[in-house]
Amino acid sequence: RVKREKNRETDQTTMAAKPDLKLLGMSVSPFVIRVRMALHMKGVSHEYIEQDLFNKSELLLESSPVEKKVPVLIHDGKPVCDSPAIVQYIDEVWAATGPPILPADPYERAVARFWTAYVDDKVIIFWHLCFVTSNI
Ligand SMILES: N[C@@H](CCC(=O)N[C@@H](CS)C(=O)NCC(=O)O)C(=O)O
Repeated sequence: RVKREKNRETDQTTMAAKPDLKLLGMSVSPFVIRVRMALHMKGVSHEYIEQDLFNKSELLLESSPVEKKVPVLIHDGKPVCDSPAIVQYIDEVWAATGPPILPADPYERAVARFWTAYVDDKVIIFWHLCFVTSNI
């Protein structure tokens, strides 16, 4: 009986450790890749749901009502939008799991945020030119 009790405890621990987590994404999106890297770094298991951006799902439309864009992370039914905000959320919720994503030092955090914004503004445009505009 002790063993059965112990097994039940382990099952409950496992269930508690496995979050209700869905990621709505599109495989070649750099913003989605950013979030997938963060989840991978933290080793957080999740369900990945590929989206067709030419035929947006009800789930995407209701989870991202303002921009209707991927990625969206849905944690316990609550959606979080915008990849930098999602990465920060992952870092904070799973602070005790895996390595930290953002540096602890406020100055270093500011530098990391600068580069995130820089990549979004200046580099992603080339991705857009390759995959969206030129039909490659
Ligand atoms: N600032 C957003 C940008 C997200 C974004 O632009 N996602 C694109 C895919 S790469 C999208 O969903 N586009 C659909 C649309 O514009 O309708 C983020 O960092 O998550």
